[in-house]
Parts: sequence; C-alpha cells; structure tokens
Amino acid sequence: SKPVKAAKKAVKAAATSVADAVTAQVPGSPGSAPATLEEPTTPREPLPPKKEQGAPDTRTPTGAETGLPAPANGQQGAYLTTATGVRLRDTDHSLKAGPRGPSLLQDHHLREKITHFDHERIPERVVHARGTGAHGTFTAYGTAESVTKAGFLKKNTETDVFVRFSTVLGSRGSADTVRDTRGFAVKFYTDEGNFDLVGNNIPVFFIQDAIKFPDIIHAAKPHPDREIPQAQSAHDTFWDFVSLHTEAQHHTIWNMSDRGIPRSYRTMEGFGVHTFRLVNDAGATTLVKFHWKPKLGVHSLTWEEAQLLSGLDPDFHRRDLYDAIEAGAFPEYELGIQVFPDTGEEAFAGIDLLDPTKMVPEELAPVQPIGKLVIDRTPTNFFAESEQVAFHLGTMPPGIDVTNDPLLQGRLFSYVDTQLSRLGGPNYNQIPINRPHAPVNDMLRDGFHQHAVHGGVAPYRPNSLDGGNPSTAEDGFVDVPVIVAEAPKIRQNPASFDDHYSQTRLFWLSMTPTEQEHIISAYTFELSKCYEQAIKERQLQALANIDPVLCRQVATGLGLPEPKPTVPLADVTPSPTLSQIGHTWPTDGRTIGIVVDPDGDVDAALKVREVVFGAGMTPLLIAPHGGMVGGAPVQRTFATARSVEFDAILLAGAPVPAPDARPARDAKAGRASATVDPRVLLLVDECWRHAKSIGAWGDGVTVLQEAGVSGTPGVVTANSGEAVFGEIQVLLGAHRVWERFPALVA
Ligand code: HDD
Repeated sequence: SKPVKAAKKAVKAAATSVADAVTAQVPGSPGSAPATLEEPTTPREPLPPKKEQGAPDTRTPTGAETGLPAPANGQQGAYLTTATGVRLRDTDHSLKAGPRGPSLLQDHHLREKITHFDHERIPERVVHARGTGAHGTFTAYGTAESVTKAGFLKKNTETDVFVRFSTVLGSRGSADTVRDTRGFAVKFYTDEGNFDLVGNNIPVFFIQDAIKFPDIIHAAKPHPDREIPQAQSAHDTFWDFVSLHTEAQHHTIWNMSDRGIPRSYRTMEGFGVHTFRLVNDAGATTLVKFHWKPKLGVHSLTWEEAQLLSGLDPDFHRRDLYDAIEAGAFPEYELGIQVFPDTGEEAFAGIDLLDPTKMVPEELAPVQPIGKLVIDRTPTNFFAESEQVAFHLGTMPPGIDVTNDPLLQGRLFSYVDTQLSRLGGPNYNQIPINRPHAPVNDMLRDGFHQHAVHGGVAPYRPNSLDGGNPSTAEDGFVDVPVIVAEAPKIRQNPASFDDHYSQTRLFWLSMTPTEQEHIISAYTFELSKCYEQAIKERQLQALANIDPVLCRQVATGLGLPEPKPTVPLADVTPSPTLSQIGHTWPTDGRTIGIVVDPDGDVDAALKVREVVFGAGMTPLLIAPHGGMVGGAPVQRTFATARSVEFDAILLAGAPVPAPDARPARDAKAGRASATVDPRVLLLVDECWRHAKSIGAWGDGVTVLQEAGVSGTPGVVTANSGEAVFGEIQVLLGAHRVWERFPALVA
C-alpha cells in the first residue's frame, strides 16, 4: 500500500543520511565536509603552566614530599579533553540521529559538559555573600612576643595570608557601596597551622548572644514575601529588630555613620570585635582586642556617591582593590592589639570585655602595633579562592585562645557547620585555598570530596599498628584552663549587658558636627523608608536615649514628635580617635582626574600628569573623546567620567561644547553653557557636592567661573599646574573639604 511504501522510503533515506553523516565525520574520507571550526593555533604538546596560571600556593607541599599530584590548571594544554583525559574531536555539536534528528542519550561528552555546568553554582554564603579576596604577606614586628607564643608573631616572621572583604546583607551579585557593615576576614597560613581572624570594619556587634544571629539576619535580609529590598537596612523588619533589641543600637549608629559606606577597602579599619586570650611561652595569659589600621587612613564615600556608584559601578570596591594591586599600590594595614590584664573579672575601666556590643576607647587602651599586612596578589581564579575560602573563628594556632563572650562561643559552632552545606561536606579544608601550609596529619577520614589517599591502617590512637603514630605534641595547642565558676545552668546575661546606650552616646559625642550631620541624614533616610509608624516611633525613642539633638533632628525629618528619654543620658567622655575628620593621612594611591582640552595647552596637562604619577597617585586623563591627546592615551571621556571615581580633579583647560555635541542629552544635569562643555560642568558640580578638592589654571579657571564655584573652600587656582597640584596634595591629606558645608547641628 501507499503509506507502507512511503514509510520504507523514508527509513531508507534516513539510513543513507546517517551513513553520510558518519562518513562526513572521518577527516579525509571521500565526500567529508570541511571542518566547521579551525583551530586558532596549531595543536602542539602542552606547554608548562605560565606563572599566573598556576593554582594558588596554598597547599601542603606536593611532589616528592607527599606524592600528591600537581594542582590542576585550566586552558594551557594544546588539546581539549574530557574530565577523564580523553582527547576530543568536536565540542560544538551534540551527537544526533542525523543532522536534523534528536540528540542521543549516549552522547557522553554532551552529558558530561551539561551536567557539570548544571552544578557549577554552590550556595552563596548565608551572610557576607558579596565579597572580594586577595593574597598578601604578614610580617610580624615581634612586639607581641611577650604576650603570645604564636610563632607567626615572632619578630620578622613572614606569613602568607588570604584576605576576604565583604558586605553582610547583599547577595553575591549585589552592589559594593551599599550602607552596611563590611567583613574583614584574614586567613594566616602560619607554620603552626592556620589562624583565621574573622572580623568586621565595626568594632562592636548587633547582638550579645549568638542565639539571636538568625533573628537579626532574618530581620535585615530582604522581606520573605517579595524579596526586597536587596542589600539594604532601610526597611521595616531591620528597624523593627534594632528598636526592639536595643543592644543593637551601638552597632547601628556605626552603620548610620560614614563607617557604613567606606571609600575603599584600602581605607577601612578592621576589628576582631571579641576579646581574645593570648598565652605566652611561660603560660601567662593576657586579654586582647585585635585591630587593623589602614596605612591610607579611614575614609568614606558620601551618601550620594554611594548611591550613584550602585548604578555607575556596582563593583567599585572590588575594582578599586584589584586596580590598586595591579598598579603596584599595594594596600597595607597594621595589625595592633589593645592589651588588658587577665585578672579574672574580664573587664577593663568598667567595660565588660565579654560584651561584644562594647569597645574600649583607644584613649584608655592604645592600640599597639604588632605586624604589617601587605596585600599584593589578586586571585588567579575567583571561584576557587574567594568563593571557596572558608573562615572559621576557631581556627587558631598555639598562643591564641578564646574567651567566654557568648557571641564568640556560638560562632565557634556556626562557621564549621555552614561549610558543610556551602562547600558540600566535611573535607573543605582540603580545597587548595583552605589548605594549611603547615603539614597536616589528622585522623579525619573519608567523607564527600575526600582528596587525600591516606595510608596506614590505624587512624586512631593510641595504636600499635601504625608504629604508634601520630603522637600528640608537648608544644601543641593550649586550651587555657580558665576556672569556670560554679554556677546554675541558666539562660541569662550578666547585668552589665543591660547597658545599651552609654557607648552609643559616646560614639555620637565623638563625632565632629559634619559627621553628626551625616548620621542624622542616614537615620532620617532609613526610617523614612519604613512604612510602619510604630517602628519609627520606637526607634525615635531609642534615639532619645542616645542624644536629644540627634533625636530632635531625625524626628523633625520624619515629621514626628520628639519623645523624652526613658533612661538617664550617660555621662561619657568622647573618644576623638573614633572620628574620621580632622586627621592628616598619606595621599598615595589616590585617583586624580585631569580634564584636558585637545585644543588648549595639552603639554601643561601632560606635565602635571607626570607630577601626579610621581607623587604616587593615579592620574586619569579626561578628554571629550577617546583615543589620544597630545600623544597620550585618554583614560576617561566626558561621557564616562563622573566625580565618584576621583579624589580630586584638575582642570587643565576649558573644553568648549563640540559643534555636533548633544548637550541636552549628554549633559545629564541639563545645564546649558555656550563656552564650556556641559559635561565638564556636571563633573565640577558633582566634585564640589562630594566635597572634593578642585584645581584649575590657565583656561581651566573659566570652568570654575562657569560652574559658579570660584573662591569657595577647596577650589584652588594658581599660575601653573604644578603649583595647583601642590595645594591639592595638602587638601587631599584631609581627604575631603568639609568646610564647604557648615554643619547645622549645634
Ligand atoms: Fe559571621 C561569615 C564576621 C557574627 C555566622 N562572618 C562571616 C564573614 C565575616 C564574619 C567577615 C565572612 C567570611 C568570609 O569572607 O568567608 N560574624 C563576623 C563578625 C561577627 C560575626 C565580626 C561578630 C563579631 N557570624 C556571627 C555570628 C554567627 C555568624 C554570631 C552565627 C551564630 N558568619 C557566620 C556564618 C558565615 C559568616 C553563617 C557565613 C558564611 C561563612 O560563615 O563561612 O557561619
């Protein structure tokens, strides 16, 4: 019959085409199709890995010492292979039943490739998901030798480190410059085992007991119904929590201050937060708090810059860190300790050292430098290093021990536990970035992702079969035999934990009027974003207990009545070191924009560029168009340059609007000018608003006049570019020109 004949014909045709297809795959066979993709290079035997392609040097020694294979490297061999090392002929076409037919289940290469891809993502960190890691070296001064036996703190000892900076609330792809606490986690690969100092850029924490951590994080993360807002504390649940758990008020005022929006990871302090216990060679103990002090000083963004950057460059802090490292301007921090006698009462100057919502003002206990960290290497592979690094507060070598701080105690559990689901099992310390540089000889066995091939038969001790090995060491880790008081088992805090306001007030009173302005604006902004009236009122009550001026100003902004304090205002002595304003800092590593007019005095601009570079700063030429100006490459055009990227700008000319410019569209600010390109006026406007110093000479002075900023504080003119830059350098020592905006708070 007709249909049967048609079907037979179709089957025959298909068989022919399958045969054709098979023939076509064999190169050189009659009628074979030309290769669809040319190899860009002639295949050859694999080259040895390039230096920068090597896996991070964070492993226990390999090769002859351990017999472990060399680390795997990507994209360096001549031939593509499967995961099991079989060379591949084609990776662009799945195996199909004919060119137009369905894919075949037997295509093991397709399945391997897709399956692996399907599982490329691991869960992001439950907090601190957005982060940026880099390698460096820590060199000890030896000044801590009297208080700790930790080998890496002995004089001139150099230790490899990996640092990861982070925000707390946002997802892995969220913006860097949001208002938030920043993580400052450092893994020291010491000869005596790793030491993880897992700190923040704020010296106190929201809560006093780890049992509340899920609560504060649930409150601060996006609302569970609509999953907004992302990476923000400006919402009802956050303020609901901190106004109900008033122990959070101290940390919160730091967040509302300029500390919540750092200029750069390079200009951020770090704090171990808790009190730790150090043990020296003689067994004597000392209580300490760890501090990181950035060489470049402590600087912040303005709130407008932070907001603009979330759109203009959400990777601002990551880019800034990596650009600085690649430019050779290695970020530096000093590690210091505040030292307190371990007398048993675990308090200093009336401050409970076990309460993580309290800090000790530096005026009472100076920070004593014990070593220097230089960050000098970006990761080779972001996932392998920044994502897979696992910090744990309990990772500490002999000479360092914990205290009974109930926040610290809970953290000791959480950091190991979270890696079990984040990194997929108990062997995460075998991942290259986590491997100690000290030899590992544990008796942990098996489990998911086990990479070691353990020899021997007796992973227990004592044993008589593996030669009795391993032995325990006399100089091993010491758990300080602190006396634990005979006490009832109880869910309760010590009475000193009830004071939630005195140090919050101390922080407020330590701020300059300019910084107080910023704090008022931040509270007003955040609370204005809350919908619930009761929450705003409750937080105003907390502010009343901190300071009446603060409370009144925020209440006025919210249009709500100012409540009376419910606790007596604490009588505290301000700590000037808490303020970021009024100090002078080194200026190296700053970014200076130089606006050049291609029709003006380009030589003068290029001369200043050399001077800026010679002063250890990064000069960026800004011109109307890309390409070259006066033989020098243009780094930013008027279309891309915004104030947020620069610490100061220099105007080396007055570029007129291009005849074919689209001023109304490109000016953004919508400002019209017949004489100066409106995009330059916008740049000057923004720099002025962001309290940046601005310099001009020659024709550049016209721009200042057009922008209406001539003669205002921090706007410098002189006869030559060099003279202008000299004055700008001095201004940069203070970071910003706050005199432009007299503070309104009394
Ligand atoms: Fe935490 C990550 C810092 C309290 C539970 N924390 C994490 C990171 C930093 C901090 C910097 C990121 C580490 C990285 O880059 O991988 N955390 C702190 C500080 C705290 C603090 C300074 C208070 C002084 N944390 C805290 C508590 C708990 C946790 C009270 C739980 C009870 N933290 C975690 C965690 C994370 C973490 C869930 C998420 C990802 C990870 O550990 O590896 O275990």
